[in-house]
Amino acid sequence: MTDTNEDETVHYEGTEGGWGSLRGIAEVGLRERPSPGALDTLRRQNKVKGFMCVSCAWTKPADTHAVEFCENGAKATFWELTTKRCTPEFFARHTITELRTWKDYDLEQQGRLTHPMRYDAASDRYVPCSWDEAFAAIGSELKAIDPGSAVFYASGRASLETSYLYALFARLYGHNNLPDSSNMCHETTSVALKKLIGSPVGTCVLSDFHTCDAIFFFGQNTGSNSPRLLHPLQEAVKRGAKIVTFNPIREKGLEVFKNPQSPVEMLTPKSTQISTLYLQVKAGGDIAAITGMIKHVLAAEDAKWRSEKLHVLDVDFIAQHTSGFEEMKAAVEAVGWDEIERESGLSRADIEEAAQIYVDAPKSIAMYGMGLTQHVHGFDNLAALTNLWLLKGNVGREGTGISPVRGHSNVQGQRTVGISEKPELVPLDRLAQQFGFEPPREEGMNTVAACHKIIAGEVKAFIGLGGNFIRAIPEREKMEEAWTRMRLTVQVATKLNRSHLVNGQVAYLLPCLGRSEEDVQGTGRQSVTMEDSLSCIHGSLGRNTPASRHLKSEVAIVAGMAKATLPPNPKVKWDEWTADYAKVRDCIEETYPEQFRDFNARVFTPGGFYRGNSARERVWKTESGKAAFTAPERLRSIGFDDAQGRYRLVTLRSNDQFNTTIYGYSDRLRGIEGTRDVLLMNPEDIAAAQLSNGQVVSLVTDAGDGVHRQVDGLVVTPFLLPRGCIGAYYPEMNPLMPVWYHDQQSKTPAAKGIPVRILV
Ligand SMILES: Nc1nc2c(c(=O)[nH]1)N[C@H]1C(S)=C(S)[C@@H](COP(=O)(O)OP(=O)(O)OC[C@H]3O[C@@H](n4cnc5c(=O)[nH]c(N)nc54)[C@H](O)[C@@H]3O)O[C@H]1N2
Ligand SMILES: Nc1nc2c(c(=O)[nH]1)N[C@H]1C(S)=C(S)[C@@H](COP(=O)(O)OP(=O)(O)OC[C@H]3O[C@@H](n4cnc5c(=O)[nH]c(N)nc54)[C@H](O)[C@@H]3O)O[C@H]1N2
Ligand SMILES: [Mo]
Repeated sequence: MTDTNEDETVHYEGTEGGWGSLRGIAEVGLRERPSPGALDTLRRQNKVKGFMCVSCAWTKPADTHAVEFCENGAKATFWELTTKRCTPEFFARHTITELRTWKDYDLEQQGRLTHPMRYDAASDRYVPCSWDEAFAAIGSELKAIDPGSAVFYASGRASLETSYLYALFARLYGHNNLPDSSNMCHETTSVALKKLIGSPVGTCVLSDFHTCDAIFFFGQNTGSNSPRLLHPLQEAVKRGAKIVTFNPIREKGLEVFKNPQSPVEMLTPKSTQISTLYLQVKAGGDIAAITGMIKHVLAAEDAKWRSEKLHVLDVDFIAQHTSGFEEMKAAVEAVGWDEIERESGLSRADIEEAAQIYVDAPKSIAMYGMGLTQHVHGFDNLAALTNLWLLKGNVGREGTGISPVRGHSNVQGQRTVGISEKPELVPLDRLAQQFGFEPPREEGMNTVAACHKIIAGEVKAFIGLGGNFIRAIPEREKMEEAWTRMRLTVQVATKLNRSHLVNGQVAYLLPCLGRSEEDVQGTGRQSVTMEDSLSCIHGSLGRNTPASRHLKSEVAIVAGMAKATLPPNPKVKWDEWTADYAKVRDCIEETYPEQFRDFNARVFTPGGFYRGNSARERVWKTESGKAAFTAPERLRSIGFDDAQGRYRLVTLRSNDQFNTTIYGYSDRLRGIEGTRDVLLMNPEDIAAAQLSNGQVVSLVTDAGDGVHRQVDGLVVTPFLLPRGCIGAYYPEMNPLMPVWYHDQQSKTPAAKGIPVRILV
């Protein structure tokens, strides 16, 4: 990090947690005017027989705190339990063309959708329709097209029950086109960890956090995005564990934390310093930084062996459990420190300090988020990290592991129960036998492929099970244009968003129950399940009165569409399944007997039930049957060279948003208030580019493909980022992302290192 005058840059005085976080909750509470049951719901949040938070995917412990929610979980609950309603009268007053000029924030502020609606092109409005009419029309449209030209998208919130039925619907209908929000998120993890250690998910369980000696964070903003994880972190720090963070931005939550659950900390200036060492790596510089750490660990091994005839490396583990060690070692040793320093933006001394903490810690956990996955060479980021973790046998041993921090509350679970475009990841033969049909075997579309084919006019129908696809994806301008050429678009949602306003010729907006709401079906009140970041499955029981009596559950909506589309099949019982979700769980257990044994009996296990992970048992389901070291092929995870005036744009989330849902304009933890139209920039870069604080500029993509992509109206704001890296908010920046700019292996859009120039 270069010297900068800290006083010029915006920064936040307080700590993460503490009074600020309570104030944040209260503000959303005032704005949303949540229903009277909302506070009671918060009390039950993330507890056994309670409801599982719709915000992040961090695990829900068995021994819960009095209040087991965070600022953002509370905001998400209030957001769902708002008393505001977006009714047919609202749609009668506004044309779709007019609503397209509204800000995303104002759309969602209209509150919960109340009625199924059909798009009426003649009046350019949504008009109410009956559920039967909607299902019949969707069914007849889907029957009229080639199943291969339909896309069934899922955002990671819908329950295991809904997700399983949704994927089954797609396959019975005839395609594997099941992109998931995970395709923009941790798909890099699913591809890399599967290949390297034979398991597509993290290897840690909660007890590992109680016994580890060090935790290393790479590109994950805990304070904003998974605040409940701060509690085990704070406990780890208090018992002496070291925390090391690699992040271009000094994110508050990983610096200091004040526990809102601790009266002592709330009433005194006390807070816990979280990170022992905080290194502001360049965006895209992690492979270099980790390679430097590996060099240091290898050097420490040599020194220790020479002087004491003892090992730093876990040589037995390497011999017995891994492949490719020598090639990796030779490749790393060939890299010079000057190159490592240049590419990482960190000094050798800093990298060695981090590496020495790793050497000294008997047990280390690696945690990471979008800062590693959303890069053109995101796979290589994870390969480097895995190399480092295998060196000391830090996988498959109590107190150690690799732990990706997942996003949506059931995104990992959706993959577990079959929402995948990759047929080889789904037990198709078992499905074939269970339901008496021949499932499609060809690879389906992921998110990027869906975007390409929508642009090319090859997609005829799009169903969105939640989410806000058009806002979350890259290449917004072209995508919005192409969208209207589709024949059918259907969105299942709780609140109005932009994706509901860019319609196909036939379009339906289908309002569903939220997870906190009571779901009563033929056999009574239903519960649903989801899987957290640590592979634990939890039951969730909604009790609040639904926002409108016209809502249907997501299970009922999926079943309704499927029944109207598919020919009858005695083994496929949409009505029975809708009446009793336990029967869906029986089907899930039949398809995945190892992971979901006794599913119905275990739904409300305190702390969830663990689905198991082979890599944790040191059983490596990889090509070689071993955990794989990889020789690094490159040091930068961005996909372009440096050039005069070209910056690395990192797209950021504030703590006042959940993805495309903007709760408000206060990025409290970064000290940015009242606007999201900012361009965060190192003060020296501001000076070097002859810009001034507060100047309004535009960004243009500098990807060399001849396509003009531009976002205007950004206020230059000094901020402590490494030089050459600039920050601005997601989703506002998505028009700048080329659709082809993604991780090479997993196709995850590279939202953390977009090449841009500043236009004055
Ligand atoms: N409140 C709230 N909670 C959320 C969400 C939300 O929007 N709001 N979204 C949910 C979802 S779907 C997800 S996926 C998760 C996302 O949670 P995170 O994984 O934390 O994702 P981001 O906030 O996008 O970015 C993470 C961090 O990466 C850093 N970073 C950027 N580039 C690099 C790099 O090259 N190297 C390193 N080391 N760091 C880098 C950024 O500075 C940022 O602090 O959160 C979930 N939880
Ligand atoms: N530039 C850039 N782009 C990114 C990212 C980034 O960091 N930078 N992050 C990527 C990531 S990690 C992700 S996960 C995606 C997110 O992409 P999505 O998952 O598609 O988007 P969300 O904003 O989470 O979806 C919000 C909408 O979900 C609906 N919704 C909320 N609750 C429910 C429910 O219970 N049921 C149903 N049916 N609908 C509901 C509401 O209508 C709400 O408007 O964006 C990706 N895009
Ligand atoms: Mo995500």
